[in-house]
Amino acid sequence: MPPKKLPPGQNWREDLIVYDVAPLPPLDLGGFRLRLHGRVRYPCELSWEEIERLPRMQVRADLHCVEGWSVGDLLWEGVPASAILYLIQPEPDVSWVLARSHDGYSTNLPFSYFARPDTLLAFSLKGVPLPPQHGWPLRLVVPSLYAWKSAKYLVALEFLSELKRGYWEERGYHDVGDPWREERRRG
Ligand SMILES: Nc1nc2c(c(=O)[nH]1)N[C@H]1C(S)=C(S)[C@@H](COP(=O)(O)O)O[C@H]1N2
Ligand SMILES: [Mo]
Repeated sequence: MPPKKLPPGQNWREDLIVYDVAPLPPLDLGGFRLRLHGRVRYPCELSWEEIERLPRMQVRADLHCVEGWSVGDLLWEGVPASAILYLIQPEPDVSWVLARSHDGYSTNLPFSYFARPDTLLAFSLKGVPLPPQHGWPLRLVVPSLYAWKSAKYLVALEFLSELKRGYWEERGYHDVGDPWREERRRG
């Protein structure tokens, strides 16, 4: 195999480092709801049963943390972003997405990156259900952006025509965060 490509300023490591900005309040699948809202034709709240009936796909992707480490070839399984978009029908002026997590974390990303074919709402990592520390039960995975955009414990996606900033973006991190352009912090 040819050597894998690494974005500028990154180094490979074997395994993920767990990052959490806040403790996680208790959560159970019975009470779990994923809220899809904002500028969409069909806003909804999906139960875990409903999520399980959606189309699924596997993605093998590298993960790049803005702190400078990358992990290669992680196998995720989950609901493709395209299936979510089909369900909710975003308005034509949607240009940003704000993801919210059960721990109070949030992050914004451009709609164009959310809509990429390798973006998914993952419920499995390396062939097993997401381990608690990696975002159980559901995690946004956006391989085309730095890992802070891949919100763990995902509970809501808001589709917006204007930028609304998330946790790290409010603290100076880049609104896009493309590792190939080294968009770590806002200029
Ligand atoms: N809910 C939530 N998601 C999060 C974070 C967080 O603190 N809370 N940290 C982000 C950051 S900075 C990174 S590098 C990755 C790390 O993923 P891991 O904890 O599964 O290794 O999760 C991202 N998603
Ligand atoms: Mo990170």
